[in-house]
Amino acid sequence: MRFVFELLWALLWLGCGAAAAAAAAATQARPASAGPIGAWTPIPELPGMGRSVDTAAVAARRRALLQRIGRGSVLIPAAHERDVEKEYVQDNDFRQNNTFFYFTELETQDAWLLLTARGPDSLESVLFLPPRNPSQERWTGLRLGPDSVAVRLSGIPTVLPTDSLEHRLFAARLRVHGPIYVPLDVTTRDERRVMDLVFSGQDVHNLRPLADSLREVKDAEELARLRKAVDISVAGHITAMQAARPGMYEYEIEAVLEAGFRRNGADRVGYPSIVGSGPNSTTLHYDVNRRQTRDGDLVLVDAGAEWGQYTADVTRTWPVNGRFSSRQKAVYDLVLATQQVAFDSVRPGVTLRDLNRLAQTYMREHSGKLCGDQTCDAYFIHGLGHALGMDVHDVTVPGRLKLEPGMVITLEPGIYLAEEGLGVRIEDDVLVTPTGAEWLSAKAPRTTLEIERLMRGGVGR
Ligand SMILES: [Mn+2]
Repeated sequence: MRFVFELLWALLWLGCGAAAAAAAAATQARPASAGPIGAWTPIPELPGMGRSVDTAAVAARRRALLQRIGRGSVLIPAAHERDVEKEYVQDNDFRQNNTFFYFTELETQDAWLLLTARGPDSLESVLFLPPRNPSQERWTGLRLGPDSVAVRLSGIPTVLPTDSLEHRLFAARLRVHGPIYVPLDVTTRDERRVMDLVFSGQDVHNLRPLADSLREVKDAEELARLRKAVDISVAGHITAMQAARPGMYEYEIEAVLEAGFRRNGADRVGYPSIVGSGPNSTTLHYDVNRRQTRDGDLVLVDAGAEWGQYTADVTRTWPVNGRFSSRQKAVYDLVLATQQVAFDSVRPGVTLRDLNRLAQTYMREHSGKLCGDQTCDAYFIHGLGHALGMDVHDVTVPGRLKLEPGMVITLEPGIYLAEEGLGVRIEDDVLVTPTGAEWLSAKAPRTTLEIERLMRGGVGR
């Protein structure tokens, strides 16, 4: 059964991919009175001290999707609450499914979204919500129910109880010809309704490649969320640099860093924070953070806060004692110059692969004897960057990421000299603009001079 599913999944993915192709200042720790960077005005009727939905933005995304599809139906489930006893929930027991969030911005669980298009200009959106249950809400807090409040806050004109989904879907399938799209991924493989459809013999396609391709270019609302996540992350990095002293344990630095995130309104970390000192700076995804730092160590901190479903991804590498040795500075400056060269080439039409090649070439040609017998690019063992959004390694249609204005990518060259216990990575988040690029995370000190000045207690820049 699982094998059959995997096979179907792969076939649907491929089929839909082809269809898609065819269709195709807050740098200083702020005083408490200034309020956190991520502050928002809560909407009391929305679950989880809800943030308001940009109803115009999500409606535009639904229209964009239906325009790609032309004719057909789309069914998207929301995420469910996770089980603290089985799933090792470490932050919150609920985070919305990204595909559902993209088209609704609702943080409500167990919901479904049904879209039907009878042509590019005829779109019907229906939101299905479980009925409210007052005794359960004493445990879970307030929920959004199928009523006029949900209509008003979601901007979706029809909101029905989830038990009417089968009937409504059946009726829609009679009226609307064309395929039915459902997200087929790890989040839906245990979703009975989705699996029933897959095995129903109907014309079922995977929604993910289409939805993912829409997510590549961020709209203004997404950029606002990303900027907040980045600003919060930068504040956390700065707090960590300011607090660092030789002899601190990596987890102490992590604690200061993540306190900086949380204090500024982060929902959670976008991924496990990497605080690697000395030899650990050369382990790319080191995240146990248990070593005691020593005078003379470099500390590599790769960490990003998530805010409003969007995450930043920022890396800074700095000397725990606040002063780069000349050796550390030499390696650092080569990584920095490599990043700058890549940044200077970011513009619409360029691919990540082009940028990667440019960065590798620059590093190779400017290595001198810095990395011994080999040139330093031999120690730059990962890709230059990736898309950034709701996922830290955000969705991209494989192999064809030609940059367009509104895309957000990371630029993160590194050099990892394991024998020396010396690793340097510098990672910034960059918005592609019509004429080039904009640094989003530039407020985090980036040059050795800026870092040393900040760590001495002066201003960062
Ligand atoms: Mn990254």
